[in-house]
Amino acid sequence: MLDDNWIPPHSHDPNPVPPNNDPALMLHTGSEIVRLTPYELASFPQFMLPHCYIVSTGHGTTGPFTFQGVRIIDLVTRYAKFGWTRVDIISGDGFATRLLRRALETMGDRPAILALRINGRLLRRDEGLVRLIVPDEKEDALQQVKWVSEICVH
Ligand SMILES: Nc1nc2c(c(=O)[nH]1)N[C@H]1C(S)=C(S)[C@@H](COP(=O)(O)O)O[C@H]1N2
Ligand SMILES: [Mo]
Repeated sequence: MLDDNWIPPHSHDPNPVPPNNDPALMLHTGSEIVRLTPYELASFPQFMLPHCYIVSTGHGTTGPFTFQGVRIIDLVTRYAKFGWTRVDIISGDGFATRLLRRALETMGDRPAILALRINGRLLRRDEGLVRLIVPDEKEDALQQVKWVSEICVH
């Protein structure tokens, strides 16, 4: 079991290639497993996140972008009602990050989202669809998990 202070073991060399062709993700709550396609995620309430930058180790800093997608806190509370303390967001290529509940609940108008759109258009698969955006992160995109394939609520 990973602990609260788990830091993703990653070299900062971003993987440019999607690990597979399936953009759907599996949400594990402990009591159920839900498969969510980008199409289904787009039917949930959408949150707009302006003034975002991608600080990419590979391509330098780009932006500002407006990302749009589903708030992690909305997604988790929709399926996991009680007792959770953290959420692991995992890609098919093994890249992952952890978000603590107390952080998710204090992000205000700069929440972590699963982004489906960038500047109004759909994110392409090579851009990470579905891509985690954590606006306040300071780790050069280590929390910008591309190709989210699993969300595990603990
Ligand atoms: N799935 C996955 N997401 C990832 C990575 C990765 O290797 N795999 N690398 C991270 C790092 S360290 C960086 S710098 C950015 C690069 O994003 P870009 O490919 O859009 O430039 O992706 C982040 N997200
Ligand atoms: Mo990075």
